[in-house]
Amino acid sequence: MSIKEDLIKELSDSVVDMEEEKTVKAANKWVKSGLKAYDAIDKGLSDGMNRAGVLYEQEEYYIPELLMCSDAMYAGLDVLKPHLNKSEEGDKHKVVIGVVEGDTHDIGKNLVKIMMETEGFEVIDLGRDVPPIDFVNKTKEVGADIIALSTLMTTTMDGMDQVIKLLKKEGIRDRVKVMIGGGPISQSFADKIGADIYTTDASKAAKTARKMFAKGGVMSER
Ligand code: B12
Repeated sequence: MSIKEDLIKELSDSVVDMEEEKTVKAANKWVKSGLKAYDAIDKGLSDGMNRAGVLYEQEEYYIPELLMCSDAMYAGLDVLKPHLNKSEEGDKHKVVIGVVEGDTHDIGKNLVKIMMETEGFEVIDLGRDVPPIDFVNKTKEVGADIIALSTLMTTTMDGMDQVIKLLKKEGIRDRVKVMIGGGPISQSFADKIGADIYTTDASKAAKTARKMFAKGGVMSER
């Protein structure tokens, strides 16, 4: 294994093992090696959190373990974030991001936010448990180009549809791209509610949005 692969494994393992100090150490080693901070987040920390999620589903981990994993992930993020090479391409397009009403899972949303910022977007974060109208009001207030909606629960997916319906009601649906994601979301759900972009992970989300705006806001690929 190369140094890079070793460190990716170390980052991912230390998140799964709830080892905050080890995560910080691995993140510092990464920075010292001069590797791209983006990959450490995308392939290391994010992978560790996904693995922790699988262990929860297998009933090997419970809520306290999950929270310790996320503490380790955030500690690693604190080290890596200042070293992200932010894209300076073009105008700063604005993104309003949040987790839809009824849902407080925000780890994935926070990763999407970081990746979008790295791709050069200005991100306005509404947090979690956000009522549909708040997305629409904030979009109007700041003149956002994208609304990014996250949810991890089947029971709250409908909030995404509500946001799109409200945008239509306000007559601004054509001015803003709607991007959706999270565990229960699929391309067929995105098509059903008329969302513009769906991707499975944070890094793909940011890259797809960047490509879209590089092409003048016209979506050419999914
Ligand atoms: C961590 C976790 C928690 C943590 C959340 C901590 C936090 N601050 O976020 C805690 C312990 C608090 C928690 C609580 C609950 N949880 Co929970 N939780 C999870 C778990 C294990 C992992 C989620 C996670 O963080 N994954 C890691 C991140 C990195 O992945 P991610 O969120 O999927 O995000 C990635 C992609 O989806 C994508 N993405 C995400 N958002 C967006 C947005 C856009 C625009 C795009 C393009 C992409 C994108 O990019 C991200 C990064 O690559 C999942 C199971 C699972 N495997 O997903 C259950 C899960 C989501 N939880 C569940 C439940 C039921 C709950 C509770 C209701 C439990 C309870 N009885 O109290 C409460 C929620 C209360 C509420 N109303 O919100 C269920 C949901 C079931 C369902 N289908 O509706 C799940 C699926 C577990 C299960 N199988 O039962 N949970």
